[in-house]
Amino acid sequence: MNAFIKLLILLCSTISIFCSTQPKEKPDLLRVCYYTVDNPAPILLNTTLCTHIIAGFSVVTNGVLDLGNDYKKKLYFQTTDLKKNNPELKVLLTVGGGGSNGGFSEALNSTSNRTKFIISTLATLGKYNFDGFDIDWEFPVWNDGIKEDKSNFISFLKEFRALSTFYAHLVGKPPPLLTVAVAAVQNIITSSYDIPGMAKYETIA
Ligand SMILES: *[C@@H]1O[C@H](CO)[C@@H](O)[C@H](O)[C@H]1NC(C)=O
Ligand SMILES: *[C@@H]1O[C@H](CO)[C@@H](O)[C@H](O)[C@H]1NC(C)=O
Ligand SMILES: CC(=O)N[C@H]1CO[C@H](CO)[C@@H](O)[C@@H]1O
Repeated sequence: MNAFIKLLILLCSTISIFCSTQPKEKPDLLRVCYYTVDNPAPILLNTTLCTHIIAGFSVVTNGVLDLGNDYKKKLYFQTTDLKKNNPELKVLLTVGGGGSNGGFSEALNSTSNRTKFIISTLATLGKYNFDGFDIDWEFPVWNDGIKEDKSNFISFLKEFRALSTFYAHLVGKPPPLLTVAVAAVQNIITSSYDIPGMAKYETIA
């Protein structure tokens, strides 16, 4: 793993690692903004302030991705609609968030569970016109997590990448970006993340 990636991971309480299967034209600066769709309303956002909006927060319910009620679903549509004002803008969907351990460990604990979760995610990304997916699991192995979370998380990234690339070719779209929000606290990094494993499935866009 090169020093640049290492540095980025250390800075990662605020930065996401970009993972794309195709080299993209890079903007000079990535301004990645987390955004909770409830407030302020999407139509109030200035669409040129951020290069990437990471909209959330969705949750994992019974092993599948869950955007919430109809009101929130409408807000997600309005958020991806912002791309009409700024075609350069990328809008990603995030799952999890602060204190949201719920559902990840079970959803990622077997190949069949991961496939189910990934398929539900790809269907949502497509339907809502998102450009990518961000996973903000705070944190693998932490609290009620099991030690297998650490390797299951890597399996998830690998399988998401494989399935999403395949699916994208099928529907003739670019593969979704995949980003991960991680902790900056050393003991969480040590217990929760296989950093070389993560880096293997990611490239910096
Ligand atoms: C949006 O932000 C840009 C960059 O700061 C600024 O130039 C522009 O005036 C803002 N647009 C609106 C409508 O506030
Ligand atoms: C798969 O997910 C279900 C809940 O959706 C859970 O009951 C089951 O234990 C999970 N499988 C594994 C191996 O954890
Ligand atoms: C494949 C895998 O990681 N299985 C684990 C699922 O979770 C249980 C504990 O809840 C572990 O014992 C398994 O090893």
